Amino acid sequence: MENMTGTVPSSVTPYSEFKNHIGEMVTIKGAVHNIRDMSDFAFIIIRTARELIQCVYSPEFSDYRLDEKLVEQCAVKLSGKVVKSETRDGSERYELQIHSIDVLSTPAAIPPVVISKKQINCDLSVNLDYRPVTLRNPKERAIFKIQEGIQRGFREYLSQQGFTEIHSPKINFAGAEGGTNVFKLDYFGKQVYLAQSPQLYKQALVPVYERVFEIAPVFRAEHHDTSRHLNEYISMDFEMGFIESFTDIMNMETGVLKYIMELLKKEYAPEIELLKVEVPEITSIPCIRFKDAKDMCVKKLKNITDMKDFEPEEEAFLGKWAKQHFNSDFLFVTHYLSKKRPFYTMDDPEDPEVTLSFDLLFRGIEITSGGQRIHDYAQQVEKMKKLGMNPEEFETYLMLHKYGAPPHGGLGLGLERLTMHLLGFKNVRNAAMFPRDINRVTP
Ligand code: AMO
Repeated sequence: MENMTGTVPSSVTPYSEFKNHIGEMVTIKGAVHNIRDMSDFAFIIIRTARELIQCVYSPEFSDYRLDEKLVEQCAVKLSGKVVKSETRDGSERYELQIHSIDVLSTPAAIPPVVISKKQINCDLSVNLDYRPVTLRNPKERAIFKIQEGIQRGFREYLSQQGFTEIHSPKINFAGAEGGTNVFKLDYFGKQVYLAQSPQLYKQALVPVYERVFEIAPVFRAEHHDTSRHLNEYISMDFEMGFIESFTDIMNMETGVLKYIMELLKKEYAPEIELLKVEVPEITSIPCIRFKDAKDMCVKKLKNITDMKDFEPEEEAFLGKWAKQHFNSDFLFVTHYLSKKRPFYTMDDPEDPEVTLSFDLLFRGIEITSGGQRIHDYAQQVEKMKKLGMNPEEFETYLMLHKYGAPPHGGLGLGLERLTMHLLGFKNVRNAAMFPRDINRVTP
């Protein structure tokens, strides 16, 4: 065998290069997305990784003879002459006059759902049942290209800010977020839990790296089928040490979001255009205290009974309020009640009934929780006891506090939630590639 050099040979010309090859022969590889037979000629649309390339077949200039063996989803290598054409809106486009087609593979069956239409026209549940196929539809795949951009922006921005990327274990000794939504697992006869978040580990790494982030799946045993909860979702987390105030975390998140939105506009324009996404302009993000937000909701909305947290209806109202008064799609709500926040959250020294914590609402739905953490050992042990927890079960977590930790805090941002609201979906499953919910573990 020859030696490997690290260069993958390619005979293919990317679509972005077509403008430099007008009138010349080029080769592309892709899937047959659609064939439109016009009797004496045919349009064959080839789907490459990011584009649909229109190719024109005519016996006049083709060595290839089109027959019924060429069907949608055939993988092909196609050579043709680059021709400049115009789209209906007058913008430039390039197509290929087909010279030859080499069929690399042929599907065994016709897809159960038509994927070559502008969009998938079936119920969401059918769309999800056939995900490996329906994701081939350009609009479906654009969702997850944009989702890639969001993660990329998160990673790039935080790396530039001196954060270290980590991977915490997903099989854990304790549930980090409490509550009933923890998956229990038999681990060689011992009960363990699937990670609800990387909370305990990202905090442990603050005295090590000072600033850390993680993008990874987390697990929540949600017992109800709702439009905004998944049983497995991607959590984008960061944790930073030596903060002066919990507002440092909110400022960092504002920076991250600004960067993500700019990156999407710059490098994901085809998908933004295809899905007609309204990318939010962020200059700054307004903040309101939980109590003030609650008072406003009580005044403006009827039948508010839960004074400790928000109902979805209240979040939606606050989202509209932020848009109206600050022209902002985002709103930070701060100082949630101590009773409603997890054991690691720091209470406000000026008012221990409330915490130095926040949620971020995006277009009226929570996409982030975060805040300052307790870093003092005695304080953390005391809070655990107050909440009826056994500090001994958290001995390894408490090493953080016992052996010294700087003031720190961080946040968790749900990737599917952010994608869902950016793209205007009503259901979070639209923004999950292979969603897991109470009724679904396949495909
Ligand atoms: P929290 O539990 O609020 O906080 O989760 C943070 C964010 O994760 C998303 N999210 C979900 N997305 C889809 N399906 C679910 N079942 C689901 N549950 C939560 C939301 C939410 O805002 N450790 C803290 C974060 C921190 O303080 O650093 C935590 O996990 O977008």
